[in-house]
Amino acid sequence: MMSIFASAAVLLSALAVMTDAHVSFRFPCPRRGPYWECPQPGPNEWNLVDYDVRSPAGTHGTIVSPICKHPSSFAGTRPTFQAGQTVAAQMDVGAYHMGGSCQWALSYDNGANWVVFQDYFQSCLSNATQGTTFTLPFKIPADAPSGDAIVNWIWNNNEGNRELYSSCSDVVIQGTNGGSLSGVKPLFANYGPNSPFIQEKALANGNWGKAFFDARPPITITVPKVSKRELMRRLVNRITNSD
Ligand SMILES: *[C@@H]1O[C@H](CO)[C@@H](O)[C@H](O)[C@H]1NC(C)=O
Ligand SMILES: [Cu+2]
Repeated sequence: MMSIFASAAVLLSALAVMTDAHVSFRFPCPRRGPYWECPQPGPNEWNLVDYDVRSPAGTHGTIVSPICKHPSSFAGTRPTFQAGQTVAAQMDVGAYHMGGSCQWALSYDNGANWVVFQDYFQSCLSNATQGTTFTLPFKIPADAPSGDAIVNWIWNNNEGNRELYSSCSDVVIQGTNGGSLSGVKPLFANYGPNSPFIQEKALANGNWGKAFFDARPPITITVPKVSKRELMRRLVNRITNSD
């Protein structure tokens, strides 16, 4: 039988895990995050606020939540980024696990298809400081089509539990009206028992997952051209803030 001290220790370590916040976007806003400057829940949506928005989407053992963690944002204005723009994204850093490998992907169909547009292998976030925001820029591809899109920041950590993070932000891209974007599909390693496994850096003997990243299959997505009338409607919606 467990002593009362042992059970208290188990309880305390469970609490430590629960409150061990990790990393998410803060700017641009992550879906359903608890940040005051971000889109706020509607009157019946307070139960949907994710106070654990920085926690991983899964570990190698278990898928905890879908990629992006949430199917949508609260209603509100999306930030607009230009194709080719470098965005000084701000990450909200709890435990940063000595950094790791990051991928940034775009989707124009609410997450059905993703195109990776930036990688930062091995030392992404490795200079972060716990309890601060950390600037981790991403550059929207110069040939990105216009439209409502999701930026997905995907991270495999160097140290600790074998985790996958996926922080998603709903944005508007102003680029080419109608076009395609090519790249590779993201690697979702350490995301459930059937996913590729990336070992902790200290134990990996230099094998940081390069072969998995190199094997990501190519993908081209196509975003249809939008009529002048529809562009006008969207502009009016944005101005009247009902989008
Ligand atoms: C981390 O900071 C050190 C010291 O400023 C610097 O030399 C190093 O290049 C930085 N590493 C990364 C990955 O930014
Ligand atoms: Cu963590």
